[in-house]
Amino acid sequence: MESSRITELLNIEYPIIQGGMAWISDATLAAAVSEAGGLGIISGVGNTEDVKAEIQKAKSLTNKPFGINVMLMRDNVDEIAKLVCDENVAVVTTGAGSPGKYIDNWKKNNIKVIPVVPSVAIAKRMEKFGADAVIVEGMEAGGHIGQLTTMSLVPQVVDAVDIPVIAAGGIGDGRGIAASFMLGACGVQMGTRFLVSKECKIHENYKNRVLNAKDIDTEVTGTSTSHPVRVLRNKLTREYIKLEKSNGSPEDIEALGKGALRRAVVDGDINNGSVMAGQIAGLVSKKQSCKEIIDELIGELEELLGRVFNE
Ligand code: TUI
Repeated sequence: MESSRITELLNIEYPIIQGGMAWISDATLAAAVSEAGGLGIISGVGNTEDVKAEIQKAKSLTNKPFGINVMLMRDNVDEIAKLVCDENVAVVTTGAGSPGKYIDNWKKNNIKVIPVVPSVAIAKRMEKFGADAVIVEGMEAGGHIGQLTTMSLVPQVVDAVDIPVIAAGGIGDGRGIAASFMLGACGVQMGTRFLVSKECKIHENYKNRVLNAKDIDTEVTGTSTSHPVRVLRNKLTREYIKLEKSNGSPEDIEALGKGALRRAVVDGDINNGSVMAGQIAGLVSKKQSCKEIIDELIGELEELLGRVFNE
């Protein structure tokens, strides 16, 4: 089946990639997903030494491939880009910008490069730059998002590029994976579902907020400063929206977001912190290990496809 394009490219069992979530996706989470047959991704957000330690820890936890997400808006991105070469990481995903200037070097180091893209034009540009695949992320996703939905964007990118397309944004169960395949994707990336996994280290308050979320509970903040971020609604989002509606200065609006993700992830302050999650949070209702999640997803997918998943 088509999904073999991605499982073969990445040397993994199942076409499921775990999102490289800033301050959240660490070695423990990534190794658990890779051990379960998916592709675990470590977030490359943080100081370079800490990211290096996480990569080395993941290597000690699994012999299977894993990746690292390079967040392009960060100050130390040049260092992180070099680190992934030095550490011989198998796969790099990128987010929140164009990785153009790094791709040649990553390819020279035999790293598989998979940028996250929010539009057809950027997907085509990444293909021209030599990307091995693209992750097409719809605005249902949590965190920093583009403008289009997964349903609209995935088939348009599939028609526009020859490299494999991985769908992301709004996918939470086997139905979402099957639907992504119908749109022409050959794999999926999921973040929100893994937030509540046993191996995910986020504060219990954050997990419970995701588990209790309803369909309408997410909000997009930062639209007025061109940094739209999807989060679960709380005191912080109400302040954001008030400031954005009253034409607050971009500096004041951006200041609200400073350190807010860490406040939610580490301190468990789900009122004043940024509780990033996708629209599918309303569907995510139980804590499971990464292996239980992946086995359940593949079981549902096999049922829907009417046959055993076999790449
Ligand atoms: O990157 C993400 N999601 C993220 S990054 C993040 S970290 C953060 N921390 C604090 C505040 C805000 C963010 C949280 N969530 N997803 C991938 C993604 N990439 N979504 C959209 C894009 C994107 C946007 C523009 C990719 C490329 C792009 O290209 C622009 C260009 O000019 O090429």
